[in-house]
Amino acid sequence: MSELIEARVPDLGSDSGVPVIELLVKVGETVKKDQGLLTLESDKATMEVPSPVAGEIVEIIAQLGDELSAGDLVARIKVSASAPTPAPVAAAPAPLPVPAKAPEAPKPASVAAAVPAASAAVHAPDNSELIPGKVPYASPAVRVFARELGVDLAQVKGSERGGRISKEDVQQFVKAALAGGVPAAGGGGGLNLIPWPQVDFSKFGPVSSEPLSRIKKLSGANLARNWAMIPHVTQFDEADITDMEIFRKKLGEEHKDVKVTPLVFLIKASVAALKKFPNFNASLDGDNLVLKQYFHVGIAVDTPDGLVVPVIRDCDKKGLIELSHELAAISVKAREKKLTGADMQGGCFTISSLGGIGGTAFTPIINAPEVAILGVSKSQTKPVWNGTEFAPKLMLPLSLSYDHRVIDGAAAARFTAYMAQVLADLRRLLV
Ligand code: CAO
Repeated sequence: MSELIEARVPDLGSDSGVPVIELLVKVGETVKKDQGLLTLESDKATMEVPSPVAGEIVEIIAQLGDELSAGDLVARIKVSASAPTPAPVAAAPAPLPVPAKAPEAPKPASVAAAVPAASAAVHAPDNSELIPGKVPYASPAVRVFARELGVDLAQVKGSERGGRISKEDVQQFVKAALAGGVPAAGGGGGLNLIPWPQVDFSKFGPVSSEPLSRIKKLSGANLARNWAMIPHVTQFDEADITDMEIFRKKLGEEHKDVKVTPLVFLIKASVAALKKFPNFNASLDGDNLVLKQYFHVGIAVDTPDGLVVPVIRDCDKKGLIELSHELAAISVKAREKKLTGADMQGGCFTISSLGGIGGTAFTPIINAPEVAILGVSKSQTKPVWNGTEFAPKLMLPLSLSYDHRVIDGAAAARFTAYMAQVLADLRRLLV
């Protein structure tokens, strides 16, 4: 008969209703004896509830945010065949858990109760100590912040009283990591980057030095983080825009007050694809995907000081001419350095168009927390086989980089194929 062991919260001293801030294991996972199952954090201490036995997690009862007290059931664990089965014990009083502020304090004893289960013998073991001091000392908000940045808190030195880690400590750690000092991401070994090469270039020839612009420094830090933390894949495709170009030129003749470029058609086609594939209009929030019901598109604009990404709002509600006016206005504002923070917030998806300059394809970096970005290169007339002959077609190259944690390759291929369909036949925008 398989043995199911219940892991319960040991005595928490004077504390009760202590929130769960982190689940450390999943159902089906094999755990060692004393391995942390979840993290509790009170005002005074951060502590892990350890597994009383080695075995397989069958059920996790406690959820993130639950407020637990001594004796509460945390999980059920099937004992490994090789592991000795702990003897059932009755509840016993125990000393306070050791707060993370005072890791050298004496270790606590345990509390547990034997509870029968329907199909398996269930024992509550007598060794379910909290593991204080194993958990870095930081508030839940700082933990969430560190998790978002992929920072392993165990590697961060806390500067606050008692070694508590502040948000600023995490920021300092990330800055050092970006400068090549320490690995940013924990867990799987980190980036383990070697330091940036220090070279005296003047040894090899004359040089001059100039500081990076403020925009370059800001966008550089964002680009480096996004490139390092997001598993990027880029999907390439081509759209036949022969008919679209005829229509665009016609529109240009009718609306002499504004330049109608292919970019506004790409904005509309992107919105159509975002509607059809909602996972692209989303952001990761821990283990959740936040799906957006609005369609704000960021446009990468090249300025003498560097790249900025103003956002055009509610692109689903605007026509090609209105979008052309807005595009012209934000480009001017960007180049005159008049964009505000608000102008650059709230984007769902970004388009980076190098089509006015050249190139056949490139691999754009995702603008986090978005999950995809479309790169556009210069259209070219190419011979395309139509089943009987080669016909000249104006082909527009599309390069879609996507976050592979959220989007699968097949979905990305469908997204660009659909965009190409829409651009080839704009009537699809009405469907
Ligand atoms: N293929 C062929 N021609 C294209 C094209 C394409 N994909 N996209 C634009 N063009 C043409 C336009 O029609 C226009 O032609 P005319 O001058 O004959 O009318 C010309 O190229 C210049 O267009 P534009 O660049 O002024 O306008 P746009 O709407 O295409 O782009 C803006 C506006 C602000 C996005 C662009 O000026 C810009 O800054 N692009 C750079 C973005 C960038 O740096 N991305 C890289 C990010 S990663 O480092």
